[in-house]
Amino acid sequence: MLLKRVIATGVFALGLATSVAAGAEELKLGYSLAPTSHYGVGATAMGDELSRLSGGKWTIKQFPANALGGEREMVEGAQIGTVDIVVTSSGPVGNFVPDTLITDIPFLFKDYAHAHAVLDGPIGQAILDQFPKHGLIALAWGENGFRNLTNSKHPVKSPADAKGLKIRTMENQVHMTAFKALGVLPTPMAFPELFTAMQQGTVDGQENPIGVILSAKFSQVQKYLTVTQHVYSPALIILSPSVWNKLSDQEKGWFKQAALAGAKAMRQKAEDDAKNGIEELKKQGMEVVTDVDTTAFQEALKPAYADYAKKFGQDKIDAIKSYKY
Ligand code: EAX
Repeated sequence: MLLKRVIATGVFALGLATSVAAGAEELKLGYSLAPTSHYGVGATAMGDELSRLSGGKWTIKQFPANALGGEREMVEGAQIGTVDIVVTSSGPVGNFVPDTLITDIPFLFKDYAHAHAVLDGPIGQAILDQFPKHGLIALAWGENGFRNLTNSKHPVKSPADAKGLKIRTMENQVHMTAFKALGVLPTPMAFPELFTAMQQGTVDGQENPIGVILSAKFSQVQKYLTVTQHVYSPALIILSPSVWNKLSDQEKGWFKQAALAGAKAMRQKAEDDAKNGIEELKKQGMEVVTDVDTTAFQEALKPAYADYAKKFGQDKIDAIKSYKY
């Protein structure tokens, strides 16, 4: 009995020694969309670059389509070390790292170039630097894209049309404050529950970038799309400290460089989808409103802006809005 155990332990130790000698480690990377989405494209680019830089020491195995849970659950997984890497929207991240919430303010960023300049500059870096004290490592800002409203009831051009609709929001207090101000009934819900909630009529609509609407096949359950572009939705590439803390400085550099390659590919795909995806959604039967009364939406959001100024400081918001790029 004892002998058997010694032998078994010996074999186990040998197995372990062999794999350590080979040096290869497969990391688990989770995200909420299909492999063909901007997250999948970004994850692949990151994995390729990480393998290349590390000479095959690290490879990335992807778990798409919420296979490791919703975004909040995956971030929790990264904190405790059950998930190695997460590509997530900023949606639930503010519940872990409150400094990210300022980026979720509606109509804060004018366009993609503005968002990239702020997030890749000192303001964005200062936010990434907050992650370690909350038990997470943020390797890079990725991209989800400008969000647009869909619903199953009627075309929406102005806030008056949106009033009374039951809209799923992300589990994000900044977004919820905005939707309350617009007079919709915000229903925070994890993304994996959303398709069924729309199919069953638990909510009338949702809002997401074009790439997400395409990837998650929302045209099957939503008739009306309004290109509101009401908020820029950043993504983050998050690493578990359980991985990070074992790395040498050189290896940490590889992970960051690989994440930046992933972020670049993710942004490219998100922007291509935003440009080309509307036609595809029309083909799939969606009725699309593009002449949106943006000023009316911004007017209706005034109470929310007052709230954000109190919460974040108007100076900090203005520093982002007036950032030179
Ligand atoms: O990250 O929850 C959301 O609406 C997100 O935008 C989606 O999961 C993609």
